[in-house]
Amino acid sequence: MNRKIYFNHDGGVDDLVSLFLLLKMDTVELTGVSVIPADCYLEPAMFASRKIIDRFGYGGLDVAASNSRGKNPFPKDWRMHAFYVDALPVLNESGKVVTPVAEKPAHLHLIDTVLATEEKTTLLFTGPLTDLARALDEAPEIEEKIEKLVWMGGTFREAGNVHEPEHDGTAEWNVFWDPEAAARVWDTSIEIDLVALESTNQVPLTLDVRERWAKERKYLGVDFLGQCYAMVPPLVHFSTNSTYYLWDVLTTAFVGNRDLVKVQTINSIVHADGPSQGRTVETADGRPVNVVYDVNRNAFFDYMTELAKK
Ligand code: AGV
Ligand code: CA
Repeated sequence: MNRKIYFNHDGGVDDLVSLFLLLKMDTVELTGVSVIPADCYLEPAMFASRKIIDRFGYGGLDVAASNSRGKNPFPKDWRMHAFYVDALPVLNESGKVVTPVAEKPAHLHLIDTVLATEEKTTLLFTGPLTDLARALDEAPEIEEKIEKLVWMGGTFREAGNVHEPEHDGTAEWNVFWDPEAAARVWDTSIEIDLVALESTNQVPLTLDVRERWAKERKYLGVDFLGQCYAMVPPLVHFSTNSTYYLWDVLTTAFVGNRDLVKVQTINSIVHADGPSQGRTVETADGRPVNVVYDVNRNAFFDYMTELAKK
């Protein structure tokens, strides 16, 4: 029996590639998809998601739009990426969009989907946790129908990836966008598997990976990977704040194949406000999260590239 997955993402290149890969996995079944306008603009991210499902997925899915708002907005340059993916010819060849927009906003769509699914649902979040926090406030009874949460977010190192005025740089962006939402989710008994910032250090976008996808572009799905990762800066000489890692794709691959990574449990808290807002810190009396600390890089890239050929 396939595991049931509900996917909430925020329209970045790696969020949209994650949706594509989920649709290719034969061990999981997507029960719902929703989009939150954090690291994206909502309209192109909604269109791109619906078109990816049309082109590479299966029927029966709709896509819900979030009406959540964050505390700290993402940089505009990054939010633009969804426009580029949405415009790719491979997603526009048919000239129509079939997968519908869900009637309800994302957090209510999540509640309905989880309650309507007989088995427990695994939640995959590759953006901020706002829609989950709101769903839990609205319908606390969903908690017992959640198998676990797999999230890309947080860091347990000193240096995060938020470089903004009035902040001390210790946070990861998905927590920083809505620190209170993360704190709300920490305050539950939901099991959390975490791909933190440092979990992805072994999977930067590099030129050899791009060359591999270029060589195998005769496969439509591999060409799609290459087109998507042509839009964002690779790691060449040294890592900057704009260097792209396969953050969300590693998180998604982890859902499909746990053997790609090693995991350790860390007790932690979330800073909800102040100059360290969004920081996740290891503390003995914090709540447990299962953090990825080692990745088999070659096996990971093989796995995602092979999925794309299906
Ligand atoms: O912090 C990583 C998260 C992931 O969910 N996002 C991008 C991934 O989708 C924010 C982010 C950090 N650095 C970025 C980001 C960059 N250089 N470009 C775009 N987004
Ligand atoms: Ca993301």
